[in-house]
Amino acid sequence: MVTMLLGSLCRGGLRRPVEAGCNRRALLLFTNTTRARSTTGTIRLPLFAPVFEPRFQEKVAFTDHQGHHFTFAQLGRKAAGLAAELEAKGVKCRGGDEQRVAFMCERDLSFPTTLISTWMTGSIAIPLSSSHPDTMLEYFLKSTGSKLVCSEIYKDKLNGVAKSTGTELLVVNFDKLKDGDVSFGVKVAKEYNYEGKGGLILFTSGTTGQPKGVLLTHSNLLDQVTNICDAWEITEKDTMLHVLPLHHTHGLIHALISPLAVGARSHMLQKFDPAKAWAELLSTDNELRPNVLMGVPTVYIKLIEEFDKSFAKSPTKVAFIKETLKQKMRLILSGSASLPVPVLERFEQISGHRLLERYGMTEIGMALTNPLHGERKPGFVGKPFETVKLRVVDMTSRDNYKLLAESDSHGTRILVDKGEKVIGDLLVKGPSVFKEYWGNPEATKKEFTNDGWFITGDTVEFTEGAYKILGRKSVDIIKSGGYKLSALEIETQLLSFPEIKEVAVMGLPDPTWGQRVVAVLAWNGKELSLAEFKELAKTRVAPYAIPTLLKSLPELPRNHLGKVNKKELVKIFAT
Ligand code: MLC
Ligand code: AMP
Repeated sequence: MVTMLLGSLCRGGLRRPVEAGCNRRALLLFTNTTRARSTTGTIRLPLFAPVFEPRFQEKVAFTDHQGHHFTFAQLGRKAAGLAAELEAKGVKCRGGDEQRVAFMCERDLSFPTTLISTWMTGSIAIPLSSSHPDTMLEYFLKSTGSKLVCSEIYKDKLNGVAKSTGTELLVVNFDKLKDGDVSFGVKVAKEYNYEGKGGLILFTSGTTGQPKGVLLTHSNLLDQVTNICDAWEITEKDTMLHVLPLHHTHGLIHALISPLAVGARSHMLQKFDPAKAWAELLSTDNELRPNVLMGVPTVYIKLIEEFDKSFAKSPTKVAFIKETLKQKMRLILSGSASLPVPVLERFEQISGHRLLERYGMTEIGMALTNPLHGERKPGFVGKPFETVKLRVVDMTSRDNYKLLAESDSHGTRILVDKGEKVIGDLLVKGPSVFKEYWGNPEATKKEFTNDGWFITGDTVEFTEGAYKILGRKSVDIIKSGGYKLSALEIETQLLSFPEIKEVAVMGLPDPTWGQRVVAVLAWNGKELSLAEFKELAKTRVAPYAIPTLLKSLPELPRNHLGKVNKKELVKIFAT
């Protein structure tokens, strides 16, 4: 029965979704959600459909750092097993409002299993990071009213958080998780219309207030994934080397969900470790070796450091590495922060690959990319993805801006007569753009113009036929190691400690991290050492957001309005 069902779905629904004369019932599974595709075949909702697809059943979907692997069929069965457990716990929202399921899993098979099982129940998935302090986790749970799932290893960490927030916690022993009936998954995919329904909430920092939960619908995800796979020709033949965190767009949507959606494989390292990443890139196992890598600029800076330390002195190794990467790697991408041109050049010298830089944001998915084929201009982020519309404007307020240029994937129209170069604020529109900040209509409204364009907060330059990112408008948004951090949010957390009287948090330009988080402080009483300060801060601030350089002053210098001028204050670190 299941085989028949799979067969009919796949004959009608997966390969030829809109052809006349094929099985109409099967077509209902994936209605209205496909669009014409150039290179990779058809991606459909739900994005986990490849776990049912007969031609992928024996294909490896996922491998982890311990060498465990799952085929698409195994992933489907395990996810169906967990979905049944979730439903037994009352997570059953198909037909009603989507429930939220927050989860903390290791970087192994438990992660994709939980993500897919959440989607099988029709719920919204919220990936949590084990690096986050309890106060942050409590905020994420309370503000979304979610249920909580975790691997056994996180039971102790989450028990307290679950209790203090009154959240139901399901601890899963993934080794003992029973296979589910895959026809359950097929049935759900057939009966439940994923279009426009909530799929993911990812937390992101803004200039003010606490982190905001970006709600991406399954339609947003479909569009983002389709743009990514089309532009970079990601297909079932690829194997992704996965080194990025799973609670952000880059590691989750680009490096995991996109490969999954086209039947490609992800190979996930336990964490980014430059030596281990080199070992994977140079692996002699032709069957399992990766051919695509995605990273933030800091990843490439650390890979270069490791290369210089371990290989650069041997001309044979240098030549071998370049030859191997040229032959075996198909594509190496950089994003999430500005890629310094010297890093692009050095990496190209080492690997024979020019990094493909692209630009995006949690709220909008990917907006701009250098070409897969054709010239990748150093320092530029290229042109819009297929469904993305852009505006460059001179912005006074949400309802008052002057249009300077407009672009889509077909080209750019410059609307000012200042020659070929335009600098301004970047606005974005299109089906990839998120639905709303969870439970925060005010914040949602503030980030869009009155005529519906998302205000990115980035300043861009359009010149010589491509875009360049010039930086954030606000000094209070810091990008460190590709993480977006709110200076004000870090200050608020630090001010909750009685030891700290005043604090200003800033981003200091840094060759490894892009920006490094630094703080100028005035203390109540005794000054803490950097080590003592870090110990204190980690109870409320994520490790990657804790200031790593401090300056102490009796009080912070303020202007006549009582404001700290951070652009001036940061200069104190020059000494
Ligand atoms: C870690 N450290 C930092 C730091 N992060 N110091 C300064 N700034 C930072 N950002 C310190 C640690 O405290 C530790 O110090 C030491 O550096 C090593 O820490 P680590 O955690 O082992 O670092 P590492 O694993 O090497 O991390 C590097 C990294 C990581 C680049 C892999 O930062 C990372 O995963 N970044 C990716 C973030 C991301 O996914 N952003 C995408 C957002 S989505 P000590 O003293 O303890 O040794 C987005 C949209 C888009 O932006 O366009 O993609
Ligand atoms: P996030 O909010 O974490 O999704 O980060 C999105 C932000 O990262 C964007 O608004 C940009 O400021 C920055 N960003 C992403 N890609 C690039 C890039 N290639 N160059 C410069 N900045 C980038």
